[in-house]
Amino acid sequence: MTDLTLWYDRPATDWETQALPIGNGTLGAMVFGGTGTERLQFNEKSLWTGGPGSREGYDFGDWTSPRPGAITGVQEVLDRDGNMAPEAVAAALGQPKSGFGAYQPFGDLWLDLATQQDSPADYRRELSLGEAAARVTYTADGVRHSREYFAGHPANVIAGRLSADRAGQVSFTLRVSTPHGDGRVSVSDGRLTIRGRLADNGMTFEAQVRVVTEGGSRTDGVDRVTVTGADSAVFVLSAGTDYAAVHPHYRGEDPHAAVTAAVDRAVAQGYEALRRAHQADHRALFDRVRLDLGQREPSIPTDRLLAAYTGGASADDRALEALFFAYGRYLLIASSRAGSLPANLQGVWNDSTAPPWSGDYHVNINLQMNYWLADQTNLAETAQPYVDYVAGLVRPGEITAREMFGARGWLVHNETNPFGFTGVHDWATSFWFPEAGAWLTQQLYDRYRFNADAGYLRDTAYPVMKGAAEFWLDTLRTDPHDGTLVVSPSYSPEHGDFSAGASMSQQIVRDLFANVAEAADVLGDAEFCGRVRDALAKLDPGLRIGSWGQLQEWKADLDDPENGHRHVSHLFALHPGRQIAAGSREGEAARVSLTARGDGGTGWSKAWKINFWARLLDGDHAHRMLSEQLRTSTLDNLWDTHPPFQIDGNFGASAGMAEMLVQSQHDEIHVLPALPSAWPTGSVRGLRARGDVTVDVSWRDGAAERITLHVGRTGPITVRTTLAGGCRVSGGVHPRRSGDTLSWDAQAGTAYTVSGVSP
Ligand code: FUC
Repeated sequence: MTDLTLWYDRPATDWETQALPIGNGTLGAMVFGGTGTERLQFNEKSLWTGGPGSREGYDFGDWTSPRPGAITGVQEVLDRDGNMAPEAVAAALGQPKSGFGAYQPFGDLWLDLATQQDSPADYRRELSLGEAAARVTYTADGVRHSREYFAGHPANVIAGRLSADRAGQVSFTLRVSTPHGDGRVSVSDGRLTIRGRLADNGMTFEAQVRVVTEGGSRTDGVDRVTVTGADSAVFVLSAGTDYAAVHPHYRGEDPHAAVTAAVDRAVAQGYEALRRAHQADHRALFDRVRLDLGQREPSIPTDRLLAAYTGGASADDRALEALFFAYGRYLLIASSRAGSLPANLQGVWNDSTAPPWSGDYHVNINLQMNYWLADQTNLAETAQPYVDYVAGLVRPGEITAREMFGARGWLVHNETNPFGFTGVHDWATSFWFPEAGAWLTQQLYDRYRFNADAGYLRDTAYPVMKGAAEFWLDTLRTDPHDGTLVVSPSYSPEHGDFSAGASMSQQIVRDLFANVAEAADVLGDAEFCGRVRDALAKLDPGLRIGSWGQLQEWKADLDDPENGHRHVSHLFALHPGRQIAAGSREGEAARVSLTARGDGGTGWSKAWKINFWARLLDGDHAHRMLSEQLRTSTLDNLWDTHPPFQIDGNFGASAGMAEMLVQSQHDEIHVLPALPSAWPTGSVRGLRARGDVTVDVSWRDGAAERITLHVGRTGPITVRTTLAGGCRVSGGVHPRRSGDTLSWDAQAGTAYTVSGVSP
């Protein structure tokens, strides 16, 4: 086993590929570990240009003037001709983006170190995933220098401590900078303040840093604080904006009071107490899951571990995989905690005023992928920002539904921001994706399936799901050719022509309707349940098998076996949906399609393919995709790269590894469904299965040895395992056996152990 640390033997010089991320959901920082000048580039998740008050004007993406008959016009062409070029549809239904904005860097914290040395000895820079702390240590002029940084969620600060192994050796100047011209820096009594308003939208931002020393002296400059000859020194930083997640203005309180209070409380608490509170908070989440793939502590730095990785049989390869799995969980904890926005395309980390894709919320795969691992890998709390965010799209999405479609309910298209952008833009191959709202609710329902909390279903998830379903009840069109209900216009991300009833569109709506009907049953909303079931019966399921045995991407058999596009959207029903099961006819067709698409793609695309292959119960192919991702789409700091850096692939890969070990989408707990031959012996503790069950399993020579199920809810349970034939279940349980499954009535609060019969 390893202690799950990323480490390097030199400072980072590049933000994207080398610096190391810390974060508390709201605040993030990238640590460089310099020995002359140290840099912590930092972020606050709500600092965005665009939205209400933006210079360009903001329209939520809604049509700025009515277009009566525009959608019907496109539908009629599609009814008649079967297809339409994306450019033609964008000309009819799109409009240029205005005031969409972009996620902004907040600033940089610099430490100009007095012990400048060209070649310090015994340098080490590390990120401990278990402790959620970044550290830098080296020796210069015979003095061992140490620095430690963490981003604490309880205190909402980024804290750092500089120390040395000899008294009086800590000397540095701390300064801050911001890329925003209107940000002013002031200093008083060891407190630096950056405060300003974004030129684009007037959003107020403020960060404060306080510097506290032990021994030595501290001097305030005009825009910096200098520490000389201290034994150690601590800084704490907090930051905020006047953003509020409230439609339609998205503004709240001035951040000054909250930032001041956070910084002052943290200073009063003291570094050690802050650190203890942070570690306890982090470990309560991170330590729930432990994966052992037979790795051992690597003796080489993480960048060399990655470079040497082949996906073969070495313990170092296992170490990298186990580290990568844990890193996805670490990154989610660091970029998504209650009370803030969800993790965006870069989590919470961004150093550019014009980040790729605005650092936004793309919702035709990316935001969804960010949260696949949340429940599965026992981090349900981290999905709270996602739940809040999706619920916050309902009001602006209702306006878009009404104004654009004359429909009830709500929707969001292909990408969105923190200001309720639920309308369209005019990039032909991605502007139109009204299914995104329905897809976003899938995870809301899945959260219920995992945790079985009926109060959450009733009060939080169901109203949002119902609104999404109302939109589709009002807008599905009857296909004149066969009388089925179809989505029209429909577009399979992000290639080909527009048509009616592309497979992904149909599968998403079907998934939504099935989930809403189930939820309505649970909650006793019989009338609505009836309407949804009626529509389900007429809905084209989007599961056609085509001429070369493939699962068709479109209603017409147009698939090109040579097409290697990164989106494999028509496999939605396999994953994250649950309409296709491995071994079924559609499952086989999905395998044919996936094989044809190949093992290439961008970072997130490879990550999705890990999940697809796991759902097809092909552990070796899932593992091959994992190794493709590690070899070709992973940076030295183990960030996923599209390219450029995009965090979805990190999250998707960790989710995929969990799918290889435990699946539960089909109302049974399938243990080790897709164990690859590269992982012959190992164990995992703490993965979650739907039905409020936590699963531990150990395996040897490719077969389960012992399974423990911690059951949170009384009721029937079914487990699929190769152990089923000859095994014992603890607690005097005599399970019903059928093939590879065991079923019994489980009691809440009980741990059941399934183990092979001892000879
Ligand atoms: C989707 C993908 C792109 C990229 C973007 C952020 O549109 O098709 O590859 O990941 O999101």
